[in-house]
Amino acid sequence: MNDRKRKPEKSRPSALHVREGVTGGHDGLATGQGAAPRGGNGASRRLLGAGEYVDGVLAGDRMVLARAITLVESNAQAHQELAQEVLTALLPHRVEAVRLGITGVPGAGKSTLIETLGTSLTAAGHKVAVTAVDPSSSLSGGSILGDKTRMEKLAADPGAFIRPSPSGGTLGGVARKTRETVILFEAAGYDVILVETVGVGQSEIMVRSMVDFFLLVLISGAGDELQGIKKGVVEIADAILINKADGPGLLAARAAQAEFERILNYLRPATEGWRTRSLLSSARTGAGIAELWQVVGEFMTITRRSGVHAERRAQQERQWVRDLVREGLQTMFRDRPGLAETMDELEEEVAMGRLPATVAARRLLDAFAGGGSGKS
Ligand SMILES: Nc1nc2c(ncn2[C@@H]2O[C@H](COP(=O)(O)OP(=O)(O)OP(=O)(O)O)[C@@H](O)[C@H]2O)c(=O)[nH]1
Ligand SMILES: [Mg+2]
Repeated sequence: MNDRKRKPEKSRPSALHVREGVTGGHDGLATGQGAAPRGGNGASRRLLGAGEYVDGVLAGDRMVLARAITLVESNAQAHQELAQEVLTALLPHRVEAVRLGITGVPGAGKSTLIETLGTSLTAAGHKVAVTAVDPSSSLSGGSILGDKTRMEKLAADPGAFIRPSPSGGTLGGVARKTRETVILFEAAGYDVILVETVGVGQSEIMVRSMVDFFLLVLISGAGDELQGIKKGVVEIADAILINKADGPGLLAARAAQAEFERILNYLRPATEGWRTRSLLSSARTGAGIAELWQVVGEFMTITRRSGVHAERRAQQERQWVRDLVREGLQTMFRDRPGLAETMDELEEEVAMGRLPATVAARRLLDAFAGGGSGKS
């Protein structure tokens, strides 16, 4: 392992650090079902062999890393088979990374925080990889990391690698791609993985299920500090960071932090053996960022020692298998010729009150298990 090159390739062009609004087709891959690699751009655009992906990622070659991520993001059958081969080969070579999930209300300062925290970590010798889970990407094809301006320094930092949210179709698709991207990051030697998501909906549960430490970023507001966020999100966080504790916002931020300290006494901690903290920061000035990282370090030490960390990782892997099987079954069900139509018909019968739902479901499942379409 010692001969592994961990250093980022400083000599390489860094124009690919940030990709915005990725919808496929970049890096020579189209992402549609059954899509083939596009020609036309010469050797640099061809699909690499599995060995080339593996060697390039292990060498920390950021160009190959970007292309490997594009490969795992592809929905094409042939690409997915190649991706699985690459991932299997890389799995034993991952560095031990800290995976940090960051959620929070829109505009709370998550990206600014990642910029400030990320640059301080690379300055301390860490290799930092950033990605995002954008729940809206399946609709808009856009990305919350498309906005380079919030992470300008980090985007140009040779010790950091930023990859926007995959556009997955379904949230489950995004989850698979993000998890596989994390494997690639770790195989390329990135020891701090940051995953940003907007705190509105299902996506934070998904990010919680793939990280060690989960951070909720909030800003102080008038009155009820829980306004706008669900109690459930507070309960899956390992720390709550009240950001924008600067200038005229400082006093209100302090009051909010005190309020959260109080609230947290009544909530069950997200992680066994860890008391959920409430912290203050200014992502703009950098105040509180070193303290935040110290808390993450404490968390990792405690949970590694107690075995909670290893158990959570193992549990996450098991859950991942279950998720994939469920997703796969749904796809197989949907793709079985005729079955979707039968489902429509039976649903209609149920809606009209002519058939119990359980009977309809049983008929569909029997038809699926028997290899048919349910049509007699
Ligand atoms: N005063 C102050 N402003 C901040 C701070 N952090 C971020 N901002 C500002 O808040 C705005 C939103 O910051 P972002 O980092 O884009 O917030 P975000 O949470 O990533 O936003 P979304 O990705 O859109 O959900 C920007 O104008 C930032 O400059 C801070 O600590 N103090
Ligand atoms: Mg953001």
